[in-house]
Amino acid sequence: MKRAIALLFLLFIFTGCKAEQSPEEPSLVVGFSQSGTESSWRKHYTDSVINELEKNDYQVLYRNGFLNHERQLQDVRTFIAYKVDLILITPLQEDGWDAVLEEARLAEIPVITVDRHITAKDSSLLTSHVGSSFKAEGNRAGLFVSNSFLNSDLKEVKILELMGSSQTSATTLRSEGFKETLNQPAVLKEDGTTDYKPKMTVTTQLNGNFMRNQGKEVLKEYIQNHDLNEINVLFSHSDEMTLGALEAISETDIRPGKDLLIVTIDGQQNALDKLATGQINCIVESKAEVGWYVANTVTRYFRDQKSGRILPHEIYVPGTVFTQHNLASVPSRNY
Ligand code: GYE
Repeated sequence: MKRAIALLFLLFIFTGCKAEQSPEEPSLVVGFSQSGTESSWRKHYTDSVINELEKNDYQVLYRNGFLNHERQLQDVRTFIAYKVDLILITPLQEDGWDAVLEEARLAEIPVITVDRHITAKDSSLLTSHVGSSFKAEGNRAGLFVSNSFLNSDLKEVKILELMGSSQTSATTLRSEGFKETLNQPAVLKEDGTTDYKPKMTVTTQLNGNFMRNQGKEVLKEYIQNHDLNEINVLFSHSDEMTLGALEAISETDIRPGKDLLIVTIDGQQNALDKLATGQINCIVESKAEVGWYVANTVTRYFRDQKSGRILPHEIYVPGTVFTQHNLASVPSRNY
């Protein structure tokens, strides 16, 4: 009874919650701890998860960590204190979660990470992960860049990598995946010849924390101290940072998309618009419309729990690649 009153109280104070509970069959309660709201991608991600869970009759307790790790730990502890049935976490950072995960285990509350990963000392502290393959996203970006310079006149292709926030799997895996395919040798053709492929070098890595203003600032600073004409490719880990970088580039005479190849990750509508006007050459999609995948996993968990089955360790959300060639078939989006 005490728990029911506490939950009802919480449903009023947490944002994004419905307070309708059927008296016969109370809804299961899912706590969702989000890392922050640094991009329109993430706002849409959050809405998509909450809406789909609610559509499937879960009660959602939502907390925004506002890009603060300590605050996010506190949010999860609040969920544990109120004995929710399951916890979803998009961690701001990969490390520093062991103690709170132990507390969740002691309280017998399963934890599923969504979008970014947690590195736990004991992997059994996590029930599953739902998200895009960041490594594959990096691979796709690297392949696009590599293929764009086949048989070019250049001896070396110089790349500026605009990285997302440090200590997250989204940044480390995208970077790793990019370098993997970038440096693959050109394939042997049927006639026994191979295309010429210049040397590909990431000459500069800047950190824009997945944010538009920081993407703009770091690039502006770079332009003040270096010659951007020497760079052939801008590979950015997110659309928001790319849009910021494009603002900085607009103050130079460099034509983005022509003098400088621009490759970005996410697929927000404002980036698709720039792809259409030729200022961006390639968008590797990372889906923000993930509610269905997350709600489906949560439902599988509760269903499988009864039959003793366990969820896979990783549940991948698919993504694709948008270029000028397939742009016409890309449906528009509201984020
Ligand atoms: O690409 C970026 C966001 O974690 C995959 O975070 C996510 C990234 C996404 O802010 O735009």
